[in-house]
Amino acid sequence: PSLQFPPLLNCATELLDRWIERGQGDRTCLRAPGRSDWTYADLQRHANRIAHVLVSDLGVVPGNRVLLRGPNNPMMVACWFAVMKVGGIAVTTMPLLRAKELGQVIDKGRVTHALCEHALRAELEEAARAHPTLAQVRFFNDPSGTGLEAHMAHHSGHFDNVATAADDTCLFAFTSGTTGQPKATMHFHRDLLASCACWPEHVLKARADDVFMGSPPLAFTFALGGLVLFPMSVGASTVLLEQASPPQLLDAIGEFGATVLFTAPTSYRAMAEGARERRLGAPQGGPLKKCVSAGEVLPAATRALWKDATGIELIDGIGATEMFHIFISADEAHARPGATGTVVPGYRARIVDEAGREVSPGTLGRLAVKGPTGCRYLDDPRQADYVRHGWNYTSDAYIMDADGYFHFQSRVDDMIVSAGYNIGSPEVEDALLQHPAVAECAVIGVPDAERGQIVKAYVVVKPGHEAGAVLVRELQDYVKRTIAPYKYPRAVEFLDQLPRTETGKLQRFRLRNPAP
Ligand code: 3UK
Repeated sequence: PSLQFPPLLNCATELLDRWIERGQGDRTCLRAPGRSDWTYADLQRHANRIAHVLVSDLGVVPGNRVLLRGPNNPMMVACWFAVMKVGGIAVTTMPLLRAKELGQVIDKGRVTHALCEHALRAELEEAARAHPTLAQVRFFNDPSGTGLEAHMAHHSGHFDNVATAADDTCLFAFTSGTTGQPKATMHFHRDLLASCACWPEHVLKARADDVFMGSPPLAFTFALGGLVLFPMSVGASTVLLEQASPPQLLDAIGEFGATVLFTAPTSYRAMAEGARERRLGAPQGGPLKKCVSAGEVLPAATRALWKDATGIELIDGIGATEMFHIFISADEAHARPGATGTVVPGYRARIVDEAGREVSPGTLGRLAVKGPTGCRYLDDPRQADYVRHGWNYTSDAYIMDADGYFHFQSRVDDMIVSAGYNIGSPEVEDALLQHPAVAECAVIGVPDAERGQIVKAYVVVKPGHEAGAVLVRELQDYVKRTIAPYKYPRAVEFLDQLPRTETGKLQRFRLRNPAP
């Protein structure tokens, strides 16, 4: 991919204003249930007016940090582009964060301004009272009409974007915090555009007539890329859903004719039967063509289930907030069950041992990647651990096979060592998920005097199946028959649901240390 960028570069100019310059402003850009569609020109006009409010009314100067908070809707996207246009730094936040966590974000990012959905104002106002660096806040989608929109009405729909440098920071994205304190990662204008030139161009291969849709919040870079940057880089449209549980997603796919879908593995599993009944897959005459899974390991059982239900081969990809987006993946034609894929053009990837030396194919080690995007933690000593000689050391244990396919084993810290054997949770989870009684499951290692650790499975049963000693035995026998017997779960516990983050990621630490 061409990753040469001019020294002055603003991602709002490239992704948004260019379409209007090229006479394509009438293309549909953003759609949302219960709201009228926005063309590219509509989005530009909104973003320009917000940019004027930021500069003229709120005194934002280039480099200021503007916190964004809201569900996935068109005004959120307009606010995001406005921050890019004024040369600010967007500080994205998950909608469910409480005042205390917002306070940490404000402190860490030295946030001075915020644009926030009216419905989420209470927690932000509480955080702003306790953290006075945040001095200027405007609320949008206020039904009384007195919020941000009232100020926008006084301003022109034209705005000359700040001529930012390609290497100016435009985004602070916080890691999902599956472990420890959340970290802020910094991304430049150039990084976002480089991302558009790699995975979407070579693996996703979407077109201008595609309709994008997905469930993750825009504060997760998986969604910022998948639902905003990537569709806009090809002139496609995207449907933003404030609520995107599996049943809501199923309805919306049919209603809007979504052709490209971004969601997590568990969501595909939960939607499979519904998608089958509604014949949503293109092979069955439905709209859906490309289905992307990321955020967590994709069990082979889930890939098989979705393919059987829709005729569609899932596109798996591993990405990270640190890297902005996906760097190992495989398109529909090259997918292999049980493997994430091969390295995305533009990136390099290798498996290294404890000392950082590359190991040979077939050997377990840590995944390291290098490419046009990479980790820059904001003011965090963990930077020196994550990036060494330009290589980004992920927390993931992988094996690369002789064909260059990467097989996820576990997070480095989650590897189970039982009686001297290395056991990756995903392999045991994949076996359990093939059993008809299992809706969802999670496997961890728990301390054991004799074996060091034993494999423990947490299982959510499907309706109509009884959780109990009989099922425990059955599941244990089933795993022993499916994979190497020493990997079977010696302990099984049934739960009504698994602890997950807002991005759908399993919180293994909460299984290890259940809240009292
Ligand atoms: C895990 C996967 C196996 C892996 C993300 C796509 O997930 C994203 O970013 P986060 O910073 O977490 C990164 C970690 O999540 N993971 C993600 N995808 C996969 N494990 N198979 C996968 N396909 O542990 C990784 O280190 O929240 C994903 C695009 C942008 C993203 N930020």
